[in-house]
Amino acid sequence: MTDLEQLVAQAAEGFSLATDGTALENEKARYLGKSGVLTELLKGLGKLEHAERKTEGARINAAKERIEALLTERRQALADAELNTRLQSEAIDVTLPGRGTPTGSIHPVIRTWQRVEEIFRSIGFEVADGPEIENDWTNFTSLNSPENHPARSMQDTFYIDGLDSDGKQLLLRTHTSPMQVRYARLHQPPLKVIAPGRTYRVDSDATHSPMFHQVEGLWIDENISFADLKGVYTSFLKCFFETDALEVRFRPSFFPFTEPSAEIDMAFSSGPNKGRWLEISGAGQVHPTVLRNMGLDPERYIGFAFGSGLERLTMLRYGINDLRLFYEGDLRFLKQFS
Ligand code: 2NM
Repeated sequence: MTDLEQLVAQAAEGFSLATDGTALENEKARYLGKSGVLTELLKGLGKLEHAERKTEGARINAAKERIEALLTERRQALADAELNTRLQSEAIDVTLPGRGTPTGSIHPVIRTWQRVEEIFRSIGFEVADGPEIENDWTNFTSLNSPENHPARSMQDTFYIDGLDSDGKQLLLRTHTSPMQVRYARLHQPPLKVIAPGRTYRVDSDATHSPMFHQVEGLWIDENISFADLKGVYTSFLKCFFETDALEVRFRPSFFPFTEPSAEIDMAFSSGPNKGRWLEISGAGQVHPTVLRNMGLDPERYIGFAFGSGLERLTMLRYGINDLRLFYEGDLRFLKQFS
């Protein structure tokens, strides 16, 4: 029966024409399935005589084995082809330049903010946080700012649509001192606190920005003096500028919220700025009216406060000469601090 040879040839052709797994399995069913050609042939053996059945059976089984081998071979070939296609489509050219992961960096003023917090925390100061939209009493009245003070005018302060509970217009805080008042009204002395944050004034030129950063410090206790303020502020400056080679002096000044008031100057005693006095901060003894507005008895408690600009501290630390660089978002400038 040469038709078995033909059958094998036919299966080989059918398998090779199947170009995917499904087509191949359908093709297989035609020969080896439940009612496939070979299965039917094997079923037919029963009708034959014993001797013929043996030789016929052997022939059919040999053909079946060859077809099974062809099937396995074709399955493998299809799987290999599929894998090759995938490998090619997913190939990565490792010689291409990488895209890289751009990393941001902390803004120099914020670095200063973080350093200032770290230094003052290390000597026992708390850090207070509060609203940037303030009411009239907390921003001005409580701090002893007179009603006719220029800071209260539309020309100097950003007022906001909306009234506070006293019926006065809300505003963007002009300094961080209102946070000191809020903090003092919620805590019992002794108080050691700094209030860093954004502040707002209608002012814009080479040395003024409508938004800038301040840090104010407040120390209230029963028996402290200007010497304590000077000691704390001097050791802060030495930590901040990482040198003991600096001098500090106080000059008389005026602020509504302190009496007496002082400007703090510093001078490096070595390096390129050696001997040049630089204004670095305002300071003073907290005014009795302010202490009362903090809920404290000025006969019992004495307070010392200072206020410094974080931009100014940053410019002196890194030798930056133009305030506007901080707000332009120029990466060539900002990348130098990463
Ligand atoms: C300054 C200068 C002097 C100051 C005063 C207070 C408070 F709330 F205690 F009264 N906080 N900060 C102060 C004193 C701020 O900035 C130039």
